[in-house]
Amino acid sequence: MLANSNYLFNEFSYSMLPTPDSDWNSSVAQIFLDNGLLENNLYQLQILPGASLDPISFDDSFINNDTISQASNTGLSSTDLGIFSTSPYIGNNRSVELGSDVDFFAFDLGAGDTVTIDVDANELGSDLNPLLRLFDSNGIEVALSDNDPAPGEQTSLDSYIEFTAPSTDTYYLGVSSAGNLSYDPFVQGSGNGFSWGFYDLELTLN
Ligand SMILES: [Ca+2]
Ligand SMILES: [Ca+2]
Ligand SMILES: [Ca+2]
Ligand SMILES: [Ca+2]
Repeated sequence: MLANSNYLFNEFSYSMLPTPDSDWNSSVAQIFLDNGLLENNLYQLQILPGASLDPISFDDSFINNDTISQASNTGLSSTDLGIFSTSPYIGNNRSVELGSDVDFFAFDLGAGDTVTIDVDANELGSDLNPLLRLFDSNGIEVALSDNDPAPGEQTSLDSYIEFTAPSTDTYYLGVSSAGNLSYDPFVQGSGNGFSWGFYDLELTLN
């Protein structure tokens, strides 16, 4: 196993000796060298009988994106239509509590442009119960979704927004965990939620 890599376990199927001061949740174990594991030390991970061990991929590049000013740019705009999709993680910013992680994504809309934002986590088996907040460039919340299905989907804990811009602006999507719905979009770690895990994000601008 590799440090800072991510492996998917089935629940309660592992133990680790010596026990590091790291964060383990019930389905995804992620090893952080900066959180109790020592470099070049030998650790033993015991996979219990019947357990599955599958590496999963999620995009770990979206970490320091917890405010509007740090937002990851999707590249989408009125002149650059299309789909932006990625698979990040809520709970991988080591500067804040796991449930306080917020991932911000920026895109430009012209007046009348419609964007759809679909986040899937719960239905994919992630422990994350996602929440979406959409802000304008002044940090005013213009849309919110906790549990909303995309057209054709079953209702789950996952989130979906369809938004038509009233004015031309840069808009900022904040992905967080449910409960974390009153954070200040300009201040990292200013709220707290109750879950963490991977998610799939798909932003579509036609
Ligand atoms: Ca994150
Ligand atoms: Ca983040
Ligand atoms: Ca969905
Ligand atoms: Ca939700």
